[in-house]
Amino acid sequence: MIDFIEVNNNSASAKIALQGAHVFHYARKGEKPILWLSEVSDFEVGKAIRGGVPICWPSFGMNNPDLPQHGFARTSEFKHLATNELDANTTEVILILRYSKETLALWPYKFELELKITVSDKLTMQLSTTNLDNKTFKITQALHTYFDISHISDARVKGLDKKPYLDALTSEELTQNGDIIFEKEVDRVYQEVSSEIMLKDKDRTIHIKNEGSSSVVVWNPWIQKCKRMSAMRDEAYNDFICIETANAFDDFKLVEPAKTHTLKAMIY
Ligand code: TA6
Repeated sequence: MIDFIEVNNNSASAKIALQGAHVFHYARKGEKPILWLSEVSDFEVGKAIRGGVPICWPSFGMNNPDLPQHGFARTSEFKHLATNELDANTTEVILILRYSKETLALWPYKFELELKITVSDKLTMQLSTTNLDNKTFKITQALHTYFDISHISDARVKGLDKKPYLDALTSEELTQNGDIIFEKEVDRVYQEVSSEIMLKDKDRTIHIKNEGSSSVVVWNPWIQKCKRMSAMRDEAYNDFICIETANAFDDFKLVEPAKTHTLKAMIY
């Protein structure tokens, strides 16, 4: 079992694991959770939790083939810097990961990575990368959010109409036409995204507003891939959609010495 922080205020509750600074539960008071969490995720040291918001950093997917898939942050132990009760409805939790002998062996740069999570009637996550080295480094990253849905056939993603995307399954460059509906495996990197995205479900609509990012990944494994995925029931593809706030592929970031880049997601 891994350590986690529990937040409970007048407007919402959340749970955040120190491993990976991983938000694995968020719900507004009296409402069902917004984040999906696999019932069969093991919460084991060294293994990413399946569900919630894994942090993919300093590399998204296999953008840097020298690193593990989605980087090392999601399995690294963060330090709990502070929990601040801003008011009865708003709690802020700050976690940091600093370079170490282990991270330098994997990725040869000195850095500080901070996740500031604000729990209120919105869930806000701000992931700040500071370069503590004397050379510029390149990152790709994502807040790989798993959203809970009533059923995949009832859910659609709005707000990406006419956006260009890379289909990660076929490597084709295509353009979105209308809403995204799910009738097969979807793994796409949308580009040039600057406005709000909506996840429309049977009885609620979740809004996602990103900053510091122009790429958004939309993913559902569908039937066959779901069976091959770790820590996921065979039928779990019916229950979630990932909409990921990213700096992926051409939307990579170069972070100069002493500079900070912040990727922000606001979910409500
Ligand atoms: O963001 C989509 C994706 O890269 C998929 O290709 C898929 O495999 C998923 O992330 C989950 O990756 P993981 O390493 O957590 O099994």
